Amino acid sequence: MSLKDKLSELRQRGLADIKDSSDLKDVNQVRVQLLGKKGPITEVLRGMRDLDAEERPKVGAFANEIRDDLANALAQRKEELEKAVLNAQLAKETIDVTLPGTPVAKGEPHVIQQIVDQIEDLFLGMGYQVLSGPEVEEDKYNFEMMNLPKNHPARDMQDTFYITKEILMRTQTSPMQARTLEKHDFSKGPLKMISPGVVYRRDTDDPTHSHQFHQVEGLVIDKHITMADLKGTLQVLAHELFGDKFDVRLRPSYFPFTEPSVEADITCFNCGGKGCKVCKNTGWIEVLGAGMVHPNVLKMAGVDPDVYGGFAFGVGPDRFAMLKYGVDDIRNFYLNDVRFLTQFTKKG
Ligand code: 2NM
Repeated sequence: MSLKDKLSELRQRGLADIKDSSDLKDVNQVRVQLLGKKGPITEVLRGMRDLDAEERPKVGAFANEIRDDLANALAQRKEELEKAVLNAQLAKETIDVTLPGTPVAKGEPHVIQQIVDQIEDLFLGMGYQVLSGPEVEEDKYNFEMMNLPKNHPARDMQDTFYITKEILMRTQTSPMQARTLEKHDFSKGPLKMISPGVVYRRDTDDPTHSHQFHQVEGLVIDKHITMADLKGTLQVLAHELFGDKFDVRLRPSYFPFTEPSVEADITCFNCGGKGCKVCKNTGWIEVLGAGMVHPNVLKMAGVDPDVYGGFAFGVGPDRFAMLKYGVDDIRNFYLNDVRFLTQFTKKG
């Protein structure tokens, strides 16, 4: 076979191999095979030494032509395959922007928090500060400064979660009031505050007891504050939470941190005051405790009880929520069952 025929056949076989190459690695292998140093073209060119001077340039030119043809075919095939790879990747990564989005569940405040928020808004509107404090408290603020001396039964291990002898889970939010009272500068004006938050009691959970519940305590200290100010404030609170038709009455009671102390009742929401099962035929429902701040509490916070005085109250948003929605088991609020909780949301 002449060199020329050999070259022609080489071109045909080469072009077929290039066409058959199925990926970029393949193309590269074919390129090395055809055009590499040990490839057939190099070999043919090497064999030209034996040709006569007349034949040599012709065969040389033909060999170059074939090498160029093969190189072009390789480049073209490479481009084709690169495009195919890119297209495959683009097809795989396509995002259909018309598809519906993944739904995101939007939360809403817990029913208890809704009531706390309502109370906060009301008192903020009347110029009170809303102050929260630590849930892990010192005995000093939780009991001592609240006029509950060392041997008081409420301080019993049975009723309080103690962390150490002096550190405990607060049993009310009044320690925050003691902390604020202690720091307040009365030359700048009266103290008006509420302290909302979670409190803890060492109770066994049952339908009406939870070892963790909410409290909002209020405190107003100034010169010339009277029990009438307390009653008026509680009336505003009852009207805000339950409605204008609700009346407030005060009954004598006892708390160590207030003197005199009262329990406040509101008109029974179920019967409107006529008497029913819910209010045990009294027409009234007990909703909060209050009183005029005990002189000892003021003294221990460094406030002169002969000059300053005021009222304090404590309400339980859990109990409010139970009354308002007719929930008969407080534990429902803390089980985080969305089927229960979504009943009280705008969506539910
Ligand atoms: C209540 C009932 C009555 C109360 C008293 C104080 C403070 F700090 F002035 F001593 N804070 N909260 C208080 C009074 C709380 O809860 C049923």
